[in-house]
Amino acid sequence: MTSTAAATAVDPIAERAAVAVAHPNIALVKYWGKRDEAMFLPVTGSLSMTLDIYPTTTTVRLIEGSADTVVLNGHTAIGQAHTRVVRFLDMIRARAGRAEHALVDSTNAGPTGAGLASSASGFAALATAAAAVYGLDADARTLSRLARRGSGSASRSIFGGFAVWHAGEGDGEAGDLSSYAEAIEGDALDPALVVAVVDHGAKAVSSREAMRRTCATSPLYRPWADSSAADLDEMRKAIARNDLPAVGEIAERNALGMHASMLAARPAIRYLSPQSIAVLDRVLALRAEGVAAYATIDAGPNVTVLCARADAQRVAAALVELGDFVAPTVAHLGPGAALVTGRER
Ligand code: 2P0
Repeated sequence: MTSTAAATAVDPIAERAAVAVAHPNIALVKYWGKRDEAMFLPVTGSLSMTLDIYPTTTTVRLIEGSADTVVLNGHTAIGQAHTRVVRFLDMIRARAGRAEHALVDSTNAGPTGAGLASSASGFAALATAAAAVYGLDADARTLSRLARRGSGSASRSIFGGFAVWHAGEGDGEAGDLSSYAEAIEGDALDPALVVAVVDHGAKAVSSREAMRRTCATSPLYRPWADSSAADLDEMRKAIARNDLPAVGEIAERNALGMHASMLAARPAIRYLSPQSIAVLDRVLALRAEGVAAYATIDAGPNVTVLCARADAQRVAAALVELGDFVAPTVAHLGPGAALVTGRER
């Protein structure tokens, strides 16, 4: 648009923008599998820790153009990455009864698409900024449900600290209303997560495709999902009683079980690399040395090690000794998604 005052007065929305920041989360009880693909309704509930590293900053600016423009990490997005954002904006616009297109500019401080939850921080930030700029009056629960429709795990990044994403009940609209994340108490646990990045590259099979294939073909999927429901109950109790070894044990078995279910998919999905296994071995050795350290792995080769805050540097140093293929970063509990600017620029 032109920058004249007259033009602004005629079309004030053209100057509106909102900026939001959100952080990734790492699930200690994983989300793996949808019961309703269209609504992003999970088969099981999950529980995560929002981190204080690798934020995503997203600006949504209303524009006069006839299409949305999406810029990710400084590059104009095309294809699937563009379509995912446009579909998300379409959902927000439909709810808000608005039609204006937007320029979305999003930057990840951490690696993108490498199994370090960039889609979680990305859609949590996008939901927060887009809801604001399109005038949706959304509380945190509603934002969580909206973020879920961009990427399931994003529902949890709306909240800081520990969050539980409820599977909810039913499909379609009923499921949509009942499937949201909420914060749970757990700050006293104050754990560290040592993020062992062994590969910055984007993964070969997207987590979306991998979870679809696992659900559809893996004979180990149902047993994992059943055990995960029990893990969630136990995990909540372990966090409530501030029991780090129990939290770690449950997280590690839940993640390894998820990877086992993927390995049994047809064809198999194997995200674990020799470097991932080397980190897993080192974590076992640390435990033998008396350090309460436990591994979790998302849809990628990078391993995240849960431990007490006081042990984080020792754990990180042990991983560095493995060789220069691993670059550990220490994270702690981080904040929920937040608006940086309001609706009006
Ligand atoms: C999680 N992951 O709970 C699990 C564990 C990866 C492994 O959520 O299809 O990007 O967009 O809902 O959220 C990654 O999957 O998948 C994920 P969609 P998402 O964090």
